Amino acid sequence: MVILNNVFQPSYRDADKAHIGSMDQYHKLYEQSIQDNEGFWAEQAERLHWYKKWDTIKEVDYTKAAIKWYEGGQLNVSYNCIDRHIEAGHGDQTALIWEGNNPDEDRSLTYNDLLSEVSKFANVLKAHGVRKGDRVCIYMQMIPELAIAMLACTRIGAVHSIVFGAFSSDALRDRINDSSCKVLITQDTGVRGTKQDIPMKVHGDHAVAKTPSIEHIIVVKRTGADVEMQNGRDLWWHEEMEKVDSNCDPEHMGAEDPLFILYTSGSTGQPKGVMHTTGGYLVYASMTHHYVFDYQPGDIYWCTADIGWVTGHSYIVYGPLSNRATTIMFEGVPNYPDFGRFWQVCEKHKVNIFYTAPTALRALMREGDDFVTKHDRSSIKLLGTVGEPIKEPEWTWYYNVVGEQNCPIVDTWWQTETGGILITPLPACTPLKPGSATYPFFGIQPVILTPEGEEIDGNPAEGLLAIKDSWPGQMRTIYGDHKRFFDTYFAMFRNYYFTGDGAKRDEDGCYWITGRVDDVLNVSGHRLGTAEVEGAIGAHEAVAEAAVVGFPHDIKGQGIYAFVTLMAGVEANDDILGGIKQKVRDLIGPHATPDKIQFAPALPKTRSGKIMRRILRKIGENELDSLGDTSTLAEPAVVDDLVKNRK
Ligand code: 7RM
Repeated sequence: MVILNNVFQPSYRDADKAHIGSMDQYHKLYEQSIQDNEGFWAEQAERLHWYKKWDTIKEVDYTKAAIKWYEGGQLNVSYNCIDRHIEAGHGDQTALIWEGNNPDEDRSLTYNDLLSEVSKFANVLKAHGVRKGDRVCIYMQMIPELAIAMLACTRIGAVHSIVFGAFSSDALRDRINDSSCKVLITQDTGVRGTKQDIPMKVHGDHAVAKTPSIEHIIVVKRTGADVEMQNGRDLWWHEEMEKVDSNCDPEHMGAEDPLFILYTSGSTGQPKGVMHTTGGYLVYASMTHHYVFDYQPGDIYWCTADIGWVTGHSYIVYGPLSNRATTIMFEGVPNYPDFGRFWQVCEKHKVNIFYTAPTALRALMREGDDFVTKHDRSSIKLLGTVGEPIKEPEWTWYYNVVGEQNCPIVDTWWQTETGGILITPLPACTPLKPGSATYPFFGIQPVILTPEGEEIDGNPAEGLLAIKDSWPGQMRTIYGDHKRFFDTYFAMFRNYYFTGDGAKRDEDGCYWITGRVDDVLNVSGHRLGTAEVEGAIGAHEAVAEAAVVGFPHDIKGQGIYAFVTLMAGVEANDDILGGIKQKVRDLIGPHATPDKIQFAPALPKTRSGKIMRRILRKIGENELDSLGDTSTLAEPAVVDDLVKNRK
């Protein structure tokens, strides 16, 4: 290991056989990917099996938010993730290792097993009327049937919409209705950490009471808990699987046919149905997984994310399986049964590549090094992070304690919208700087813009992060609302994709993501809109108005700070406080519960009645000396009360 000015050049065990072995090689391929962009992406697409090759590589018009890749091509995602590996003689290789919440529970599926389970479930879906293009909602915890269900959808061309298992029944209902899903797949109850009975089916029942499009609920028996099954509507997964054949021909899908919808938070109260299509997404997920994690045959790869978020879609399922990886799927949490669980699992399954979120690292580093060092981690060669900016303390701990200074850390920046990683180090070559995602991936052209949309050339630079040109993994639309797609990402700056993040570029051209510049929070790696949380708080009968901001939180990265004014004549009390929190849990989910609620007689507003969030943000961050100009406020005295009663 070499350290210079806080730049780390770690020794990497697989450096000799790495896919990209030097910065020279990186620069060469990067140049090529920009100079001959279409040639580059034509070549990269060859990593997949196509029934029919494309007519055109790329047709992109950002003035209409029109994006197409590999138009005219035909392929099937499940075929690429399963069948072709079996045809190449690898049917007995382990595809998926499932590690249960309770340490004595695990299960593994070979590629052969996966093919038969996926084909059977595809036939179950078909038997119940699911056809190409139909939407299927999946609301589950991290059990193998979740991955099987998604791959089964792709086999028949159904579009999955996975809703993270912590969302409430109301949130589930809204997502089902937005894309009118035909079938809901869930489980009886779920286990996660000390919670042994998360009422998944009950939530599903509540949601489906108001979703006219749902014809069936298919229920996996995970715990054996008693659940109500409605005759005709509800079906047991295991019973249906017995009735069908284990062969199902993969549907030939167009490259631009929808693959999945995944809801994500934006700056309005209504989540966006991010839509990805088949060909470009898979090329991009596959290729980034191959290079960023330097996946080598035989490596055991573990991404600790939940499949309910995009990281799980791209880097537990589609990227790894398309590359014939052995991928781990973990049902549990980092602190159960104790704070050493991650490392116990690494030891147990001899994990080589480990990918997690900074929030988990922050929670674990507080508990001391013993939980780490008592487990053998000699199998690990590479570490990764995603989801939020990683700061120096947790980076250094990850590097020194978990990786024993022998493992590069890839700090991967990307978004639900981007489908895969856009800015990242490559493990065998990129000099690492704690907190920097370093350089763009192949084919990606980040730019830093001024608020007026001027590109800032030269280094260093700081401003708004946008991407010039397209890449195959880019989202194609917001389901049912193409105008919102255009308005959100392409209207502000002509001919750029605007990310919603701020960034700096340093003297060496390395990118440092500074965080969201819109009203989106990142709480423990969960993306949440302040407007969504405000809407939920506002639904409480005692609340007149609410404004939500983020504040720096030791473990969560950002915490949720809510300023609430109550209806005239209502006195704040603990019942109301608890009631507001419950409202948020009911309408969104427990992960959106505010950390701090401050009752205020009034919120700071301009004379035209706009809440001045800048001031609330400063109060939330405890930066009381830099509240800025308050003279334009309708009632400047409001601020004094807010400061005095700060939580
Ligand atoms: C993959 C994912 C996207 C937002 C994004 C950023 C933040 C993600 C990093 C990061 C700094 C990183 N999708 N973000 N990765 N910030 N460094 N390596 O997280 O749609 O849920 O969130 O997350 O603000 O815009 S996401």
